[in-house]
Amino acid sequence: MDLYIGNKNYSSWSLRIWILLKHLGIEFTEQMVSVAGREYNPALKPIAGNARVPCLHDEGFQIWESIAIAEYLAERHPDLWPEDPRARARARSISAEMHAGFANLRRAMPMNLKFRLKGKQPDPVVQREIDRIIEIWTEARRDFATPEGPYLFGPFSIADAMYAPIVWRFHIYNVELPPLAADYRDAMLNHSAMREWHADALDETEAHANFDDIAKEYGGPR
Ligand SMILES: N[C@@H](CCC(=O)N[C@@H](CS)C(=O)NCC(=O)O)C(=O)O
Repeated sequence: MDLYIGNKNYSSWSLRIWILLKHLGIEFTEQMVSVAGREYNPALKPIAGNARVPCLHDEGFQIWESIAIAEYLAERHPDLWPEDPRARARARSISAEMHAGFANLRRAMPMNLKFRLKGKQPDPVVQREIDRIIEIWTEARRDFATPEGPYLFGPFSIADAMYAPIVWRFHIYNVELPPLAADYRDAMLNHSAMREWHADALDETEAHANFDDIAKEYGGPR
């Protein structure tokens, strides 16, 4: 399989699928393209129907949109979703909520793994989305945690992959979290695939002002 991804420093959607493949230990070839937060990039059209990354090629067949790629992988690896039907339903609800939502937070706090910023009080709309994510993580850990792992539903699942870039955003922009959510963030930051992606991102040299200029707004480096 070939996975087309964007720059590791910036491409939050790419991270989701890359860590799922790493978690599964699947052999894949990584194909990196340059992304700059464009709404539409015609240069990507030959590699992805939606002209975006990530896009998985399985023997040349394209699967795009991160949640659809995750589902494609889950067909062969059902344990990417929790086993219990209610836990599985909840994992799907919150994954869909992530895929479709949190646009204000994603715009206000773009993923940029080279930053560790002082942070600031978010705007009310962004704060509302942060609060909702804290609620999602807290309820999942409270109601569905199992001894098999420190992740939202115990073992690592698609839901964790979907929220992985939010973990980075909270870390980068110094967002304060209550204890259960903070424990989950720390468990994710320690995941070997998250660390590997981060190390690769730090080695990248490509920079985009539209993502980098935001540092000033958040009080600069901490
Ligand atoms: N809904 C899509 C979003 C994918 C997306 O927005 N990808 C960005 C990179 S993170 C992209 O390809 N942008 C094109 C560009 O900036 O050139 C998904 O879930 O895969």
